[in-house]
Amino acid sequence: MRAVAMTRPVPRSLTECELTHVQRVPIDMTVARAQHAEYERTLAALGCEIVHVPAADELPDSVFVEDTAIVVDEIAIITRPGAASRRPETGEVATTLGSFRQLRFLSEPATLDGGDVLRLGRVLYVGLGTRTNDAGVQQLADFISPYSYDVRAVPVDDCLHLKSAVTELAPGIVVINPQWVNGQMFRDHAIIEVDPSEPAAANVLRIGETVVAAAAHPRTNARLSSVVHVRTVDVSELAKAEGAVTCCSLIVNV
Ligand code: CIR
Repeated sequence: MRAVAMTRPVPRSLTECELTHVQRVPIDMTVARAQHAEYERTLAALGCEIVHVPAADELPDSVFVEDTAIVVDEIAIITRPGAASRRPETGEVATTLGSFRQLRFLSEPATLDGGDVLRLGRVLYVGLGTRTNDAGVQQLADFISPYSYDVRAVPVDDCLHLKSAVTELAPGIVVINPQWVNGQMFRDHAIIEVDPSEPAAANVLRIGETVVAAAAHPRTNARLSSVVHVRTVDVSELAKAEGAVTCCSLIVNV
């Protein structure tokens, strides 16, 4: 495969990040940066070319670049993140992403985080929760429908983003936390459930035939290993900022 992984450095202000479902605890910035570097090395080892969006030390959540854009083969859509503090993140992302795709831009009153958008084949499932609203789903559908994608809204109440609850393991197979999303929405897929003791384990990043998964979820990762090759990364410090493995990159097939 040939893919670009766009990433953005861990900002100095990370400790002031948005938090919704986790308690604020101290973050070791040295470890956070080392974990992010290891994450980048893992993506590079899986064949991705790493392209950096310039650092934004004044934007605490800017490392979580996934939320700022939706990338498909035909176009990229720059989001309007649900948290107002995150909206200034999109400018530099658009500048970098504009080298690879024609851009579209969501506009007020739409809000949408990339973490809420799960593409499975020609269907984009979009989580409707604290970050993404109806107008966000509608504007996304307006931009993407001409390219033969179907957009389906999915209620998300108990976790931050849709992709906190479900991601793709391989074509036709998803990993899901059934406590956080209604598995009926994905009944045309084979479903692997997270181990109940690891609720956040459904967020994995598929790169070709491999999935990158957080090392904090060994029981679920063992289940995943029965169907797909799993590479684990330790993202414990980024998890304290409510980040997971998908959110630290934007994958652009080139
Ligand atoms: C936020 O609350 O926006 C950040 N602290 C975490 C964002 C994580 N994004 C993602 O999983 N797509």
